[in-house]
Amino acid sequence: MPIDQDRLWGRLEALSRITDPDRPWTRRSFTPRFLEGRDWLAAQFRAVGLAVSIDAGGNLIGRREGSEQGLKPILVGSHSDTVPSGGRYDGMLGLLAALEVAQALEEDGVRLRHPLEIVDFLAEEPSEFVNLSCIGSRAMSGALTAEQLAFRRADGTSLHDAIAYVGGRPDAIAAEARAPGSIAAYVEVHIEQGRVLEKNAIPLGIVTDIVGIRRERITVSGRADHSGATPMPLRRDALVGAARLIETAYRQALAMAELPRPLVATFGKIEVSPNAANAVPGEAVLTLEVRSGDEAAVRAFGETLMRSVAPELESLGVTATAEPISHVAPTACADAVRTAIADTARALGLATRDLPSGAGHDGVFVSRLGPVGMIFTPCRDGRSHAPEEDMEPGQAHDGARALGGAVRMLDERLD
Ligand code: HGY
Ligand code: MN
Ligand code: MN
Repeated sequence: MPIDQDRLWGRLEALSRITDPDRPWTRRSFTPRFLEGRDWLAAQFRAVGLAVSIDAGGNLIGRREGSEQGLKPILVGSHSDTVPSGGRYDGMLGLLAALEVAQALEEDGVRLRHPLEIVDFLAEEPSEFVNLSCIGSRAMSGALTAEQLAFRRADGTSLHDAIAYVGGRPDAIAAEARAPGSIAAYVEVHIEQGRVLEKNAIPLGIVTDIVGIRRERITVSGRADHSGATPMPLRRDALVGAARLIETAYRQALAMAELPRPLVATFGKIEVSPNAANAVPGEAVLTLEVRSGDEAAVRAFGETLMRSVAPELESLGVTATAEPISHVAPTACADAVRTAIADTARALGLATRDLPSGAGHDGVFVSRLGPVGMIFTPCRDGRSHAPEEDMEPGQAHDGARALGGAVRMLDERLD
């Protein structure tokens, strides 16, 4: 199967050029820029003979029927949205490697037994809707709740209406969610977003499991005051309270960094009000994100943190409340898919390494529909979610070749 490295790399460069010009590389979900990228992708899907549709949850799907009737589809793909000022490969590599495989199969005159679906999952990255991520794969797997559909972004738009804006049918999401066991397999190629493969000069990673992620919104309440006329002892400074939370969380997570299933905790987003240079902050709203392969540790971290900081917050005269935004359990990748990837790599003469994914992926929701697996490629210095995200054309080529081989093996082996 002739996986064309130059064609794959040319598409990666073309898609990455569809970005907010002032903050490369940015294509935020639910924006006109995102739709520009979607239009480009849909045209590419059509050009290689795929039937293009958008499902109820807003996922873009390119489908080719199989040679045998009644078989479940093999899904491949990833996501075309980015974080703000993100990279050119996170998500895009998986989508365009899948497209390259579909085109190579066509050029080789190979018709798979199973239907093949390339899926651009909507809003894999944390969105403007209360930082909710994996929106399209939640919808496809029946995990998107009515409460989440009612989430609103700053301009008041609901997630329900935003899904309609990108061509989904939000009122049909529940009815059209796919059933458990409805897919033959899902395989995604992704950059590692870590340093293991590059440091060990290994071309392919076979993901063992995808980390569990819990996000909580913590609201610290104090009292807004004049910054000049309010003596220090009288202040109830919400941002100082937030600082204690951030510092304590950092120390507590650092102590768990070397566990067999390491835990990481991040306060990556904070909103302060009134957010003025001459006003004592009255409120700080923080998003706590906790990740680990150990679900109990992920669940307990926030509670432990709030309990341990309570006395300091009381002495500051501030209060804090935490409410869960989302919780996703760690997800094991399926042996059948991992074996197909390993067998393919061996046939290609490419070394592999089993490793867990510290990044979240749509596969955690797609695993509700059938067996999932992921192929990692190295990326420069493990950097991602930053414009410095980088990789070599040959690495992208290795990922696409492994994807193509794994898809063909799964097509032969699965009913
Ligand atoms: O946040 C993540 O782990 C993924 O890159 N969206
Ligand atoms: Mn990402
Ligand atoms: Mn990603």
